[in-house]
This record gives sequence, structure tokens and C-alpha cells, in this order.
Amino acid sequence: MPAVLPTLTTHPFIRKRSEPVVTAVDLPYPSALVFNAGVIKYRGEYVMLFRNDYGTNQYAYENLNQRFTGTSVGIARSKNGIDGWVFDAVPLMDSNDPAKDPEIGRFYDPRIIQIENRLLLCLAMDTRHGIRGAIGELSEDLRSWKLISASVPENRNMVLFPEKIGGEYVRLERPMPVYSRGRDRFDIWLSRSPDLVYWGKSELVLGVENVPWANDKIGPTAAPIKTEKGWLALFHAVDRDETRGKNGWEKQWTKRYTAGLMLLDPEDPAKVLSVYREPLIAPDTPIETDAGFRENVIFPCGMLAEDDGSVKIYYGASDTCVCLAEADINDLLSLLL
Ligand code: BMA
Repeated sequence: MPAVLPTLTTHPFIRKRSEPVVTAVDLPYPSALVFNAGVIKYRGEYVMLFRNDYGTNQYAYENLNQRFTGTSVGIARSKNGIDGWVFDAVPLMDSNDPAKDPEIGRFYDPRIIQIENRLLLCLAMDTRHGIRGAIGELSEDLRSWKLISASVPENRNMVLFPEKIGGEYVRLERPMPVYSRGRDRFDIWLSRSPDLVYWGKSELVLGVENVPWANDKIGPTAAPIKTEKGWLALFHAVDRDETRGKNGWEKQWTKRYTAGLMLLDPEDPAKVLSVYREPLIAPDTPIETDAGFRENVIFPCGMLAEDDGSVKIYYGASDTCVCLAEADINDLLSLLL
């Protein structure tokens, strides 16, 4: 179906790769959708953690009412961050793992951040008592992980800054205040911690009302990049239109997800220095607008600065595959200064 109205387009500074970098057929274990991937450079390789939903397919979903049976988080590595991804034989975490705490349903939407010599994970965590934001640590050999802390419900989309600021760990996060803000009026917040366990000094960073094209919710995406001008950060922004129809496998999908760009103060990242007034990345290619589980979804979880001044942005497209967009860091900053 044609792009939803009002038409939102990707900024010309963004270069999207024409093909996804990872899709379900690449995985060595059951997979229906591979998306929302965090990426870092680690020991000379690109390491990707991705979300994998499995247990059905489009035909069975639409015609036999067969739903997903599990969600896992898997790991892949590549020499260039673009192709040649090598997948671990088993996922790092799986909602059907019999050894899992029964209180926890699943982990998903992984972000990976290296701080000093630690590999830290931020994950959404569905539990019997609500959606929580979790922080974990990955072992040096990338084979195992442990949970460090989890927020109270309802919170997710956490992402750590890649270094301590003012001696503290800092994270962006997205609580879901359903009683006080109205349906899905969700904003970006920031909290600080001395040890990754105790979190506090929480402050509002950006309200959804400050993003001109969002009429629904916003949330953090990937770890911000440090620049001389401040922290370069992406966010996701959602506009909802109840007249939107099928748009994917479900009977109706009314939301569109885009990526926006902002600059945060270098010393106090709770202060927004600038927000670019239009989307940076919008769903406007066939895989993003006309195919996949939920069409019109751009959901970045990884952003990397390269030595040559380029930036790689990894995003889930249509909740179906992992795509890559590139830009020059100075071009992105020029939108904000
Ligand atoms: C959000 C999360 C993401 C997903 C997005 C679009 O609420 O569940 O994992 O990509 O919705 O469906």
C-alpha cells in the first residue's frame, strides 16, 4: 500500500543500504522476524545482538491464527558491520528456556554498550507483573550474561551513555505513564546511578509534545555518540492514525515509527540543546512501507561512529529485518547547530 499520510521522508543526508543486513533466513535456529538490533565494535569485529520472534509465518498468522511461540536474543559478528555475519549456534537468551525465572516472560530489543572494559546490555523485559527495563552484563567471550538490575514497571527502551558522566552511569529511558499523560503520551527520561543497580535523580529530557511530527509517543533508541558539540542522540517517534488499516500481518496496524535526531548537553545530558524539526529516518522504501509484520516501523537500537567520520545506524525495519543506514557525522551535527 502507498506510504501513509502525511508523507514523511528520510533526510537526504541518510544513505540507506538497499538490502537488509540480516533477515530471518540467515539464522541457524527457528526464526520468523529478526529486528531491533544493537551493535558495537569489539576486538576488531562488529558484534550484533538482535531480537528474534519465531513460531509462525505470515500464512499461518493470517489464515490459521497461529501466533508467535517465542522470542530470543541472538548474537552475530561481522568483519565490516555490513555483510558476512556469523551467527552463534544458539541464542543468548530465549523465552522458552526452561531454566528461566518463571516471573520473566521474555527479553527483547537489546542495546549493547561498552563502558570501560564492560559489555553492558539494556533490554526490555516482559514479566508477569509488567514491562520492566533491564540492565545486564555480557561475558567477555560473548557466551553468557547476567542480569544486574531491573526497573519497576512500566518502563523500557533503556539505553546507557557509553561513558560515566560526572562520575555516574547515565541512562535514557521511557516510562509509560498511562494514568497521568493519556493514551501513549510517553516521553524520554534520564536517570543516573553510581553502580548500575541503584537508579535515581530522574529528569525529563524530551516530551512528546516537542516532536512536531509525533502525535503518540517517543523513546530512546541507541547509545548516544560523544561529539565536541554534545551528545548526538537518536530517538524514535510514533504517529498514530486510527484510519490506517492492515499494514502487515495483523488485521490493523495504526502506528508509524520514525527516527529523530537531537543534541544533548555534554556535561548535563538531561538538557536538550537542539532537536531537528523533521524525521531523520522515515519508512519510505518497499521493505519499510509494503512488506513485513508491521509496516512503517523504523526502530534503531545501534549507532556507531567510524574513524572516517561516518556513522552507521542499525534499525529494525517493519519489525521484520535489520537494516543499515549511513550518514556523515558532520552532516548530522549541521542539522542541530
Ligand atoms: C514497540 C516495541 C518494539 C517494536 C515496536 C513496533 O512497542 O515492541 O519492539 O519494534 O513497538 O511494533
